[in-house]
Amino acid sequence: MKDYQPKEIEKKWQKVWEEKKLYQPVEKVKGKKNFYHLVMFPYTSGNLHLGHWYNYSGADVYARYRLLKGFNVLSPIGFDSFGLPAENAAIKNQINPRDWTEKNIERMEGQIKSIGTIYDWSREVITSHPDYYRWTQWLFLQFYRQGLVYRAKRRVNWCPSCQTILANEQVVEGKCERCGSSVAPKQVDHWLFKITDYAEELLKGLDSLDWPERTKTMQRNWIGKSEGAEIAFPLVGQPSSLAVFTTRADTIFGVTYLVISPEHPQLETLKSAIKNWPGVERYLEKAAQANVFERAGQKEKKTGLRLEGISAVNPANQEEIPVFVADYVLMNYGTGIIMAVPAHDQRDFEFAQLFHLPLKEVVKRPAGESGLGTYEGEGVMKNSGPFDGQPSEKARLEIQDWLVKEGKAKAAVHYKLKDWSVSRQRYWGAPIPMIHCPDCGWQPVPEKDLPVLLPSLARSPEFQSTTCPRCGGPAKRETDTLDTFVDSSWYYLRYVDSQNEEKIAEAEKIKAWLPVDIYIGGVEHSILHLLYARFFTKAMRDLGLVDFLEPFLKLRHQGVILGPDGSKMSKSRGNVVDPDDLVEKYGADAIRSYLCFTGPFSEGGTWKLSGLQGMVRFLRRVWRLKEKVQPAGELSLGHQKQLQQAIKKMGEDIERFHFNTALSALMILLRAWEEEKQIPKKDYLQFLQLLAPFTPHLAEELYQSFRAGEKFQSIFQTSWPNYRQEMIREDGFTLVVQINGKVRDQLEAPAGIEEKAAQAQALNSPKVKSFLGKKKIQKVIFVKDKLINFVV
Ligand code: ANZ
Ligand code: ZN
Repeated sequence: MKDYQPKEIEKKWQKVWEEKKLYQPVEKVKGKKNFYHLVMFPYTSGNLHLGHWYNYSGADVYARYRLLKGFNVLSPIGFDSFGLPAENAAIKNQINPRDWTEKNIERMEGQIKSIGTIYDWSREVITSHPDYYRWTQWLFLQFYRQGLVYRAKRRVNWCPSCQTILANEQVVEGKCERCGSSVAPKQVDHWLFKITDYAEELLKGLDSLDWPERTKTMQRNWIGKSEGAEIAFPLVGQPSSLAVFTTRADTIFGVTYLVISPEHPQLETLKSAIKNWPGVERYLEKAAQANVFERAGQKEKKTGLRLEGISAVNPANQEEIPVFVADYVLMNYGTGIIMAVPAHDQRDFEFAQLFHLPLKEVVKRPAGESGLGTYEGEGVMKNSGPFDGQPSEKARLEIQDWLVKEGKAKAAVHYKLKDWSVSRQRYWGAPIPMIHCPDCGWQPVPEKDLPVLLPSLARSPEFQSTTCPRCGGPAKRETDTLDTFVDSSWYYLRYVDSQNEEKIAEAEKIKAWLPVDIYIGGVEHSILHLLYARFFTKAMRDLGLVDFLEPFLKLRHQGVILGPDGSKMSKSRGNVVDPDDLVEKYGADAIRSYLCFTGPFSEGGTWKLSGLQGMVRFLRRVWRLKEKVQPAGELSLGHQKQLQQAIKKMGEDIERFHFNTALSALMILLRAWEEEKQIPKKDYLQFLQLLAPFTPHLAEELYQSFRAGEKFQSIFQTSWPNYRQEMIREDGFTLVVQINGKVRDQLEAPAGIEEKAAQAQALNSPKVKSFLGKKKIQKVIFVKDKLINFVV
């Protein structure tokens, strides 16, 4: 028999699988349930790194397992190919972003194929191709008609170097996530999606999802629902009042001043009453320069200014209090005005220290708590008139109810979630299908004119000048492009019918496959991508396009594979492992299974070449075991039992993404079987089926070697073995009987059996008897519930 040659067999089977269209499922297969298995599609960076391999290997093990379990599995792939890096690389290398992207796609396709994954390439989507972004634009227009798109001038984060608006999450510690430049604020017109319309639904929907708890928590925090009250503080000598939003109505007797946000429109209306207006105006101008991150309270020192001539009345106790303007109060949250309680809020406390404002404690600290600083916790009320002595949680509701009854407050709910700005002042993205006419204003591009093709040059005049779809007069096209998160918010839908030129997707196909049964990808997408995709699904449902509520029923994140030195792989550390070289040398099967072996999928592990080599040795042993295969016969009872246990354990482990322990069950099995003189073919074939999800090529090669002359049937067209329940009873175990350390028999024994009884049972075995013959037993080594060894 030839040696194990991964290089030869891997290419061979990849070709056969493709030719036989093994992984191109149709919508309906009799007797099979559809299973939509999705990995997050890669960005066209140009190179598949080991992290991708880790992700796709584990995901593929799961997909192939489901296939063997009899599901009709759809596992598509594509590329997220619009975005800044292409543009930056294009500028750097003096080439068109399109050419750069296409070249990368070609290379990455080859790399992905080399893994031996079951992707259905006939459904491939590429977000920068017109046959895809046409539908991205189409969805924009549907959202526009539905009232989910609007245009507004907003203060945005502006990266002076990338010349683009950045979303808050693209600003890391005040700097551009991509280039590291300091982000400055700028007033810019842009298009927004009304994701806030769905805030409550996006929050509620999380409860029903089988997602990692941590990811759900991140989404909940991002949506940031706060329940509290809006309370009106009348102004002295003015007809108006200031409305604050608070989640701590219980602290109202501790309010010592109010703070209004610098952008608050009410400031302008109070201009004539504010005695120090010129100073205030200067402060407002300065505040407009600070970036959003600094404003969110991260700034070292708080700033602000008292509004001279203005004071407000606390509606709870009629006390007169001063009013400040300060930029730690944000305009786009709550009402943009707060009631400050320095005794019970850290930010207010810092501000009060700075301006020598009084503190008034209204919630008692628990005994033992230091009396210094602010106390933000709950406790018993004091200095709060009729509410003294109550627990603060209770007082919160009672004070709120009281003020509501008096007409001084109303219950209010606010969300941190903001509408989604989708305008990007970049070239390499889907053009926003809107036209501006000097007479008719903004007009949507008629659907029949889609796609609005991306010009070959950024902002070319020919692209810009067009005619108004309403009056036919000269008009200008929007030159902004869509945020690439828009592209990736709906690609899972397009996969089900990616070649359709008439529709975004046929309703029947949507019904057949969606929602996605399992979604696998990086934890870095826990917030934005997943939230946006969920929003799209809900909006598409309201458009009647889909009839489900959530796109991804189950979600799993992969862990990180660290470099050989145990730290994150990075070029600067020089610890990057290049998978391409390894495939050449060791084969994809070994890498796939080694990556799966490093740890539970969600935890990742450390890359070790010696580990990969160990995996190669294991696969060679599987290969060589074939020499022992006989057409008939039976394994020893113990080994039979072990096989049944392995089948059960592997199924369970794969289901919970513990591929590492699934593999070790197989390794234990192999070691045991190597002790047998003969392996029955039926058992060896089962072994191959169990191995197949991990090493599809090797398993296929060995499987086919038993099928010479028969009609082609892939091992992936067979079924995962069923284990025999009666053989894996929990109350028994396999007693290994050794003579001088060599396994001579394996016996079924009751759990907890004592040495004497075990010895008697072992000595009763015909095999053991024949090996022992007349030899005298010198010593007995007994390991409870495991083995008995006779030294002779
Ligand atoms: C009085 C108070 C007393 C507050 C106290 C807190 C503690 P969450 O839970 O995050 O929603 N706040 C309201 N609007 C704000 C704005 N535009 N900019 C900055 N801060 C704002 O936070 C709600 C609390 O954040 C509100 O409750 C308000 O301060 C502050 F012991 O009101 B609180
Ligand atoms: Zn017009």
